Order: sequence, then structure tokens, then C-alpha cells
Amino acid sequence: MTIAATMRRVFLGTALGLAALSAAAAEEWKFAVEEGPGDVQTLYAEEFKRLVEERSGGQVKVTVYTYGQLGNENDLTELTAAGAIQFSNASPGHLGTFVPEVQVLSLPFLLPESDKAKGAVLSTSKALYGSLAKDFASKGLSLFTVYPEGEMIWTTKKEVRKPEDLGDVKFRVMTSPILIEQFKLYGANPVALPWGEVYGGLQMNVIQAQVNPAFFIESAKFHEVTDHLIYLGDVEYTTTVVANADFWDGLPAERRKMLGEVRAELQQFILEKQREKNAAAVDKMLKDNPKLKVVKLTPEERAVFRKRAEPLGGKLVGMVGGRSGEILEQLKADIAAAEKAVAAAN
Ligand code: 6CS
Repeated sequence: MTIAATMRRVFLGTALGLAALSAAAAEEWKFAVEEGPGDVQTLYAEEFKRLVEERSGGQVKVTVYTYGQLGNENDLTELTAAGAIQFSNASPGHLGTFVPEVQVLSLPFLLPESDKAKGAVLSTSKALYGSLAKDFASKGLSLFTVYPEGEMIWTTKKEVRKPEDLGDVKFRVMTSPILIEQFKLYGANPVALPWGEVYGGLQMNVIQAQVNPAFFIESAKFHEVTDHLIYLGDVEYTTTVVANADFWDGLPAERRKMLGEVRAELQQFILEKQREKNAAAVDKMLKDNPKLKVVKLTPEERAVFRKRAEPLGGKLVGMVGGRSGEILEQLKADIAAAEKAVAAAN
């Protein structure tokens, strides 16, 4: 064997040995999302994976699971609380039976309209990271972060401009109980379903409407089985990322520090990604389905729904009890402070 061939062998042997060693040493973190490939939550989890693997020097390997691979939205929360997976998305729209207090984030006409103030509230609010985090912890979940995924848009078969138009509409909502109350107040006939059943339901006319951000309507193809996109401007889709609490509490301090930095970087990353994806999705849907009609409610029409939604905060506190009233009041104070700070900076 030539010297060069021997050197190559030695080099290859060492490289393989090192790779095997680091593979053996790598710890696996499983991260399950509630959405499909290319969707906002998946982009977040993939960027999380890239940063964590790089910054842990290969000592942590993150495996991302998309919707359906490990179960539906509610299954993922249970798997995380039980410690079978380390991280998952648990959106307030589905988490309401497990951590009822989280439903404050689903209240319409509450979060700030400006992206800056909304971003600030979702990443730093005392109500969320001080108070609500305790309710997560009591269920075995550690609240890692909260981020927005875009304005909720209704897809309907007929034009809807006022509550009376919804009288005969079976409206699919996510599985949190407050959403049933919200759509009853709006005048509809709400039905809670996991999203995997929505396309078929619309196609078979078992339901006639649903609500989601534009990127999701496009990727789940709901625009193929609908006729109108209705913009009310009442609520933002938000999601929380949670970790198993025992796993989180057992992390060494430097790992938690690294995760804090990753979290801060991802906050900006995901704000931009979701904005881009939502804007592109509307163009794509109108191209795919030229008959789709876009309806933006006027301020007067919007005010009617806003009025209908007024009792909802009180209903939520009545349903959930515990510290939910306090959390809601603190959240309102955090929102007012963020809006004031943004106005002062402009
Ligand atoms: O409508 C739903 O249930 C789903 N919507 C989004 C935007 N993400 C996941 C969630 O389960």
C-alpha cells in the first residue's frame, strides 16, 4: 500500500471513529409541530434544530415531527406532558381543555394590532411568562415561547357581513371551549374538530366555514373547497412552544442559556417568515381559484361583531375560574404598556 493510501485509511478510520463517537454521545430531543411540511411551525422547528445542533457542537440531535406523524394537536400536548417528546407546539386554539387559562390568548379584539406591539407582548408579557407559565408548569409543561402566525381569515361558502348571515352556517373551530362560545356569540353554529378533518368536512358540506391564517388555508387547500375569504380582523393566530417540565428543569444551566439565545433569535425569524408566507398565500389562492371572493368587512360591520364579543372575557373567567381573571387583567395591562411604548418610539 502506498503512503498516500495508508494515510487516507488512517484519516478515514479516525473520521468514522469520531462520527460514531459523537453519534453515540448525541442526545435526542424530539420536537413535534401541529402543522405540515413548509408551514410556519415547521419552519420554526427546523430553524430551532439547526441552531441547537450547531450550538451544542453536535451533542444534541433534534428530530422534527410534522402533523399526523405522532398524532393530532391534543395528542402532542399529552405526549409532551408525559415526557415522550421534549418539545411541541400547543396552540391556545387547541390547548383549552388541558391548560384552560391559555384561552385568554384566543379572545378576539384583544391583542395589539401593530406587529411591533404584538411581538413585544407575545415575547415578554408578564401575564404570559410570569402568571400563565405557572398553569403550564402545573400540567407538566414548561412555556418556552409564544409567537404569532397571522391574522385569522374565515373561509365561507356564502358572503358573510353580519351575524344574521351566519345563522345556518356550521362553522368549524379549533377544540378550545372558548371558541364555541365566541362563534355562538357571532351567531354561527360552531363545531370543534381537529384540522385533519376540515377539508373533507367542507367538501362534503358537513361544515360550511372555518377560520385560519392565509398560509394555512392555502397549504391545507381549504381554498379549493370554499368560495369566500372573509376578513373581520378580530384575532391573531398565536401558538405556544412548550417543553416537558421535568426535562426542562433537569437541563444544565449552559444548555438553558443556549436555548434562551435560540429563542430570542427565532422570535424575529418567525415574525418575518409568517408575514412573508401569509402575503404569498393570498396571491397563490386567488390564482388557483379565480372565483374566490375576498370580502373585507367595513369598520361599521366589524363593530357589530366586536360588540357581540364583549361578554366573552367575562364568560371565560366564569368558565375557567382560578387565576384566569388576574391573568386577563395583567395581559390587558401588558398590552396597554406595549402599545404606549410603540407609540412613544414612533
Ligand atoms: O386549524 C387548526 O387546527 C390548525 N391551524 C394552524 C394555523 N396551525 C395548527 C392548527 O392545528
